[in-house]
Amino acid sequence: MKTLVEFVWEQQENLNYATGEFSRLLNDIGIAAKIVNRDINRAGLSSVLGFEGSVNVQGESQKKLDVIANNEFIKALRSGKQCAAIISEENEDVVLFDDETTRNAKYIVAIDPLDGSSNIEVNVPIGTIFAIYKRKSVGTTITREDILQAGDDLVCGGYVIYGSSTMLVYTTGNGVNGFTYDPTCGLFILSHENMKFAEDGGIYSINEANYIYFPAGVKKYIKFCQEDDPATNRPYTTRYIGSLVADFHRNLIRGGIYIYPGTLKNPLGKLRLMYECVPMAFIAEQAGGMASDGFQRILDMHPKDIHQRCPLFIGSKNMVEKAEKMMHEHSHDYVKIYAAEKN
Ligand code: AHM
Ligand code: MG
Repeated sequence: MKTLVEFVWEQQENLNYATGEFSRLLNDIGIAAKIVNRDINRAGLSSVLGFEGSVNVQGESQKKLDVIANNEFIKALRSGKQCAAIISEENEDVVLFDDETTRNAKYIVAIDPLDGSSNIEVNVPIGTIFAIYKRKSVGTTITREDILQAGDDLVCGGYVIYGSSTMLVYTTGNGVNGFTYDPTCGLFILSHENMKFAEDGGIYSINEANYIYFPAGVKKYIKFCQEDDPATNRPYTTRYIGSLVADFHRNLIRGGIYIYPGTLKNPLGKLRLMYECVPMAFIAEQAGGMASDGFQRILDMHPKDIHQRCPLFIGSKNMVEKAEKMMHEHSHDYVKIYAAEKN
């Protein structure tokens, strides 16, 4: 039986940068996740359901639990002292820690503290998504280059799923491992070693109610998924929870694709590049899958803004490749609008 803390230490030693700072940082995220897990589990009993009455930078109403989770992660990362700044879905500006020790910390964390929060009231799995970057400018004031790093510079991507059991899944570029939370002893325990996407999955996850607005390539791909072709196991099956973490996690275990495309109305889609698409893309690639905006690898993208949105096609390699091909062949209507918005 191996705990998350033991595993991270071991990995760090193998990677030859055994200063302990990264281990402590990941451990701090694990601690906050346990507290958030407790709050979510008791949500119906503790008057934390419902809206906070405030609106976040995306113009979305903040749920009380969005705010609670955000505060818990910020508190844990601040007191852990390994993180110099946080980019959070719930904060318009970068949260800078400016005491002596934390200012010199080596890491920056981008986080969606409570993903899928529209599902809180209905006991459907929700999650936390996090990305860890190493600072470029240790010892000085945080720079724009520290904050707006390309996906390929990520040192760790991970998520916590608060589901029928709670799990923390992460990668540092050396495969993907999952840890199940054992509430009886308060520990995350290694349960899913070296997680891999099936090359050909059988599940597609997309909010089809937006069909009318989808680029032609996405419409074609959906029709492809629905065709009768026993040789390729089609028609596939459709599953959509509406929590990226939960949809991704199921597809990682069963094989499938999750799509949140841009549309003619919203060319950049809904999801945020830095704390949703990039960390999930890193996990997907490390698990043998793929992540694309429909045309380009997510991890090749350079953010211009911390809250930038980005279309996402993610999951089993052959499925994402097929969807990308259809985007190239059929989405001439959308591609120009997308390119203009992206730049
Ligand atoms: P959130 O971070 O505000 O919760 O929004 C992201 C969520 C994803 O988890 C989920 O896949 C998607 O929004 C669902 O959106 P929709 O309801 O448009 O299908
Ligand atoms: Mg989210």
